[in-house]
Amino acid sequence: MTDGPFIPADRAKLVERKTAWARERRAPAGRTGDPDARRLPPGQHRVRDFPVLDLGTHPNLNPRDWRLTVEGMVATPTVYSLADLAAIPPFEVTADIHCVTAWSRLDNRWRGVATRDLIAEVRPHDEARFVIVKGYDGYTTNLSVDWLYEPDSLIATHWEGKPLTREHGGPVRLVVPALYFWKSAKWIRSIRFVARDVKGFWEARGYHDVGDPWKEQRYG
Ligand SMILES: Nc1nc2c(c(=O)[nH]1)N[C@H]1C(S)=C(S)[C@@H](COP(=O)(O)O)O[C@H]1N2
Ligand SMILES: [Mo]
Repeated sequence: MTDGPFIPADRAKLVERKTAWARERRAPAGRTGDPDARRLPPGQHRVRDFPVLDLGTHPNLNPRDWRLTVEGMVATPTVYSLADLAAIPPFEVTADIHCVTAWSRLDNRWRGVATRDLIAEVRPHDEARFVIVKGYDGYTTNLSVDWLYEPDSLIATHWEGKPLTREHGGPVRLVVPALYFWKSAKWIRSIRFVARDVKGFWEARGYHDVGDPWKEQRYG
């Protein structure tokens, strides 16, 4: 972890605590009686607000200067600007958020570009089985390429009809609704296609490599 993100001192404690929970595989306290319980994966409870969770550095990105680099084992490595993204057919989806810290936020209306469509442009090699996704704050997370083919995965520019706010990862973040929210990198900077899995920030601190909320894959 030589080239990790810069974490402000007040956040370092939180990172330490969450790492300890992962070590203890601590399951959050369950809550019952929620009428939306069937839409909630095990151990989750519903919230109506939209919590902000990150390492404490919110990159201040001018939308005009923002770039996404898609690189590694692909036929066409590409650097995308917001205008480049706008040239790809727009994609909209309503999906639930499940955070490993046990809150879920149902029915989030996202807009952006389907990751499937982005993949179709860069054409990964057959040996490219994983991606490592990086944010402008230095955060990283890893996932199997398969999750980017999920029909609701997207590179999001809008939430509830409005441009994504800075605190939630604006101008552009990854959203993979099928996995716990730590996989949805905010302020997305690069997607690197690789043959072998490499752990990201939380995965290296005890979080599960896959992170499927329906299988309650919280910790490795
Ligand atoms: N770049 C970046 N992306 C990130 C994080 C981060 O610290 N940096 N935190 C992750 C975690 S742990 C969660 S729960 C979600 C929170 O997203 P939100 O603040 O929009 O709720 O962002 C994920 N993506
Ligand atoms: Mo999280």
